[in-house]
Amino acid sequence: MAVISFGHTLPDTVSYPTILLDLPQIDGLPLVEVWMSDQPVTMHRTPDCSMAMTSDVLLGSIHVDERSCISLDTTAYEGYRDLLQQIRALGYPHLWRVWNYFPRINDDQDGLERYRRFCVGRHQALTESMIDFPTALPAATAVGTRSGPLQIVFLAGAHPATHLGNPRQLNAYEYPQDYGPRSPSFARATVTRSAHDSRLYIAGTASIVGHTSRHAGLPMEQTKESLRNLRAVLNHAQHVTGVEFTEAQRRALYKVYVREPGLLQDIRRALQDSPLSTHHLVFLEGDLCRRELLMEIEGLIISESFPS
Ligand code: 3EB
Repeated sequence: MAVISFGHTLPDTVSYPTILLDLPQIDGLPLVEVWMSDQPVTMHRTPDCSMAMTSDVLLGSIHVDERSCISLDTTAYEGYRDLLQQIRALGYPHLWRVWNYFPRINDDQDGLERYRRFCVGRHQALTESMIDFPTALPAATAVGTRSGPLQIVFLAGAHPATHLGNPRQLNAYEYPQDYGPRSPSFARATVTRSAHDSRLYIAGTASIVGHTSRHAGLPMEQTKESLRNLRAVLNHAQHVTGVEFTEAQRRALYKVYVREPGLLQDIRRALQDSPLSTHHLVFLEGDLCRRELLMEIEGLIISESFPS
């Protein structure tokens, strides 16, 4: 359905979406992310948007170039408005999972941090047209690239998914205004089900408890806190949906976003005794949405079990 690469160029003569993110892979063999389906896949393209669809799911990527004089809140608003309109028109109105990427995430733009501007525009587009805002908000990631346009990668479904919070964290959409004029519009996790499996998409998970960042300057401690958050979301998802996500034979993929390559050694050490070390794991260099955050983990856990 699509191929995502982290800094390596990809052929653009293929019919499926190819998504190039300037998030350099920090170590290991160079990997690409490949999305596949055993169902028939159809493609749809517009100048800004590239999508692959099966009967029940759409995987898409939209990019919006940043024009001078236009601040990121407007760019984000336009991107999301376009995205929501496309998925509705194509018959996949339910947002399941979103990945947001753009450069200079922590830079100031006309007196407001670019991440906060992004949150303002996203919030505006979603409140304008999402039925059941904020409970229908999907799990999301927002990470700073080294270069490129605003890129939004998204999964949307013909039927709804289940969106969840984390008992250890305040819902991001309820963050106080200390973190920006509009709260970040995302859920901590999303569960989707098909005839084949159940999937748990865990949003970018960092060292935040309640709404407060913990362990500034300490990569090992931040990693351990993020793992506690990951574990809590996983247990919560299992409890709410009745799907078994913790069993040993589960299939899991994790991405760890790291602010600087120099932090990798400590982060790896903190992950050593966690279940993550035995699963597919890729380390990517990217900036996180709060300056003090040094790392963030996202996950996809696939279970063959069904709700009990
Ligand atoms: C946090 O928990 C960390 O703005 O879409 C993580 C995942 C974070 C997604 C987003 C932000 C986003 O607030 C930051």
